[in-house]
Amino acid sequence: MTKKISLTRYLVEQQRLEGHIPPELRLLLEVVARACKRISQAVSKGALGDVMGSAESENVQGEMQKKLDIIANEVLIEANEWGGHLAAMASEEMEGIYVVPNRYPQGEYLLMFDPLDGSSNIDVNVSIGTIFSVMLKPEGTGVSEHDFLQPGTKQVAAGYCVYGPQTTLVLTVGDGVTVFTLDREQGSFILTQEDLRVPEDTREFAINMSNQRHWAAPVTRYIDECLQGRDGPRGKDFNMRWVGSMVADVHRILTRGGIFMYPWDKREPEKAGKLRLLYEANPMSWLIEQAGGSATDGKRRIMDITPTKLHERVSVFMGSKNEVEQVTRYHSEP
Ligand code: AFP
Repeated sequence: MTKKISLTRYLVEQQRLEGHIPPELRLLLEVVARACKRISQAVSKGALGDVMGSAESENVQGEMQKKLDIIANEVLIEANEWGGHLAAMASEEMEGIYVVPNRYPQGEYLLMFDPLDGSSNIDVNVSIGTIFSVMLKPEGTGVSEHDFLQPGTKQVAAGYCVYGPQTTLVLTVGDGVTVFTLDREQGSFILTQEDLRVPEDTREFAINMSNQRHWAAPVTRYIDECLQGRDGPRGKDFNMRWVGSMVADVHRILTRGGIFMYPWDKREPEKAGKLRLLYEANPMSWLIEQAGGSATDGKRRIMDITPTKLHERVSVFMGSKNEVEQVTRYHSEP
């Protein structure tokens, strides 16, 4: 029988590899994983728990919050505030940063998360997830919102947990992408895949086609060419998938390739896009890059963008390298 390697053991071994991950980061990641297990339990209760439906409140983005959005946010905060590894947290569901209260020791890390990505899929029993990103607090006393405004290249760990037919934790600490599957009987995450790779080429795209009339010309051109299939300029037929939960769409792409797009569009021209740089685009970009794919906003590498505000939005193209390069190239052509 092959030996099962738990997330705990994997992280301890990573810590032992010289200079790889410090003990504080290891402990922090274990706490995040523990919180994800609790969220997974809450998700799986469905109608049997008081977790479905709307909370009748709006988040900072002006979106209606689901009960699970609030539960997942609280679980992540409660699990992480006392450990001594963090200085502060920022969440898609909270207006400002959450500074670790004085009664607990303050650590040197900053944690950013989308506690429940794809929340409109909760009530219809479709995969949803938690996305997280970890950075170091810049040197200096105290902690402020400004400390979070670092480019994605400064991440020291990033990952997501997808709550679907299986609960799967996908993680990078800058040395490839590793996948852990929750063993529900044992209650622990078990390593199930190392060094995940995104194929460079793909015949599958993910975009919300109902927004087609609002897209910018380069996106329209790219999708038109895909839709022309083998008779068109691309010379091959494309398939389309759109789950509506970024975690699930990106998980599919990390598993079998593809390109995920949520571009700027004319519906709200003043916004750079729908997705958030700190909680969604940065962690997913790092995972995709670590797996050999690429991620841009149509013009720049996403991870090179220095945010100017906490809830900054961004246009997103990520996945199989050659497709992302193609649509990015269209953005620079007249
Ligand atoms: P919700 O969390 O509000 O369901 O939004 C999910 C999301 O941020 C991302 O996970 C999806 O890829 C994208 O929005 C779906 O957006 P559309 O509903 O506009 O297709």
